[in-house]
Amino acid sequence: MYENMVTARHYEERLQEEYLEGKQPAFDISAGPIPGELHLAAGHEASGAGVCQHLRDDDTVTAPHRPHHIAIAKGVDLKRMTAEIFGRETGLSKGKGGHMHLFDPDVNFACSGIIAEGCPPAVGAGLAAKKRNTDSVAVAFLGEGAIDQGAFLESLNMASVQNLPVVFVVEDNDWAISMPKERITDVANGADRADGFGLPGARVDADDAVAVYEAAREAVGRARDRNGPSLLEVQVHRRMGHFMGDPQEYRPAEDEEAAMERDSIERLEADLRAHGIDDETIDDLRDRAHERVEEAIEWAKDQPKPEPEAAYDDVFVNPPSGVTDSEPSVAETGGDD
Ligand SMILES: Cc1ncc(C[n+]2csc(CCOP(=O)(O)OP(=O)(O)O)c2C)c(N)n1
Ligand SMILES: [Mg+2]
Repeated sequence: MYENMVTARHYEERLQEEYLEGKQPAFDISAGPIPGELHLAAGHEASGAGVCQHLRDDDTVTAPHRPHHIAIAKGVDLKRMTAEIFGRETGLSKGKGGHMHLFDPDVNFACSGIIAEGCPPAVGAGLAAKKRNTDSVAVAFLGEGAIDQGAFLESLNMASVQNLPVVFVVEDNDWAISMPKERITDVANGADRADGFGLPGARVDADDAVAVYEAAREAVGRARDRNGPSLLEVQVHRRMGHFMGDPQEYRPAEDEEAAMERDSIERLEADLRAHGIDDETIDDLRDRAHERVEEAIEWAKDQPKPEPEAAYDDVFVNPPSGVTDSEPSVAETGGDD
């Protein structure tokens, strides 16, 4: 877990440097080696690491727009993920998805920029596991800002009535862009919502990877043993703005300071030391994580950019007229197929 968390944190520190290249002095979102938005998950690491520690490659994970720590913990190919973020041809989706739309079928991972969008596909994966009579499970991660989306609530209900092996993990960082949690809901403890759907709920109140690990062991174990879905809410903290370039004028300074103080990585490191893990072992883990990140970033930056002609490949099943000459458009065929 520590290695995953340090990898995720360092990965994002390096992405941040690469992202800012060429974007200043005036913030030009389209400039530089990583164009577009970038949502960093620094402060969320305990959630991805603690939950995914219980998962296998055949288990499905769906993640939201802040996905890097979860993708890393799920074992997504770091080089191809990085190439995707840099918009390169060898990226997971040939550079067309970017950082919010990472998809790695080898480890059954997907994420989306549409909040709560991962819940129905996770229910689908759970239903598939049930029908195929396997013991794989599905986990849908979402932010606390997405908990009133119909997709989430309907998914909770469907998973519950069908008794599906799905775990819903709400990462509560107290903010949905500039909207504080208390303006979103009067239900302070998200685990209470589970009662309304007849499934178990738990909340981990601290940025504590070991506590997340223990709560997730129960939730994932329950799903794997075919005892049905559950809801887990994890308190995390957003150490950065909502996205890179967010001036956070809406955020009280004390809130940001508090987020910086509650560092789950430092906490886990202290736990490891208290359990007799020596400095050398911790340094080795950290060095290995940093090397892996450097390798992935260097590799990605060397990868070719897609040819402009490839812009419409893999985008439309049936391309509109004039986009490519390979297939007739829906309009031309009348949409029969
Ligand atoms: C369906 C939908 N509505 C609105 C948005 C715009 N949007 C992007 S992120 C976000 C807030 C997300 O907050 P939260 O779920 O708490 O995740 P966090 O960013 O805090 O990790 C919103 C409203 C969206 N992406 N999808
Ligand atoms: Mg949030």
